[in-house]
Amino acid sequence: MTTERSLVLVKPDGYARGLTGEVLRRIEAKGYRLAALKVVSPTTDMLHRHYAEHEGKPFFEPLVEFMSSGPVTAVVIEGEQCIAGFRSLAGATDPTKAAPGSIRGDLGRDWGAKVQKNIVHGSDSPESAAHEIGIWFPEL
Ligand code: IDP
Ligand code: MG
Repeated sequence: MTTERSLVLVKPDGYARGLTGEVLRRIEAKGYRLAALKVVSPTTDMLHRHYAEHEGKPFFEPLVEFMSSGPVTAVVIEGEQCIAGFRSLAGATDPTKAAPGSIRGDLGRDWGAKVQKNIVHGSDSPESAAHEIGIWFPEL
């Protein structure tokens, strides 16, 4: 059995606020390995592929615009059950509701925008992880 991998993004809000190191610290402290890491300015095409499941939703265009607003740190993390484990570290999508102790609960808040700026992305299934790693790390 191969070790599970997940695609983590430190979104433009987290990058701009200087929280990349704090996110990476929490991933490493949890025990997951950093298998690949880079700072990327994503294209609209990459973001449309990454967020294809949300096309047509009211927050889709604001989401693509937000994710294009600055650099993103893309990371492949590795470790048994790291997909569910990182989702737990990240906390709920809405940072107002995310539990204290989670990345979004500790570091995020509502800024009154059309899209929730919630610091991180994490893959939600092995299929999504494979798809997303292909978008952000085509060289892997
Ligand atoms: P996730 O990032 O927790 O997996 P998804 O449902 O996949 O959440 O949504 C992708 C991203 O779109 C979220 O992280 C958040 O930035 C934004 N988003 C999701 N739902 C809403 C919403 O109802 N209002 C505003 N923004 C949202
Ligand atoms: Mg998602």
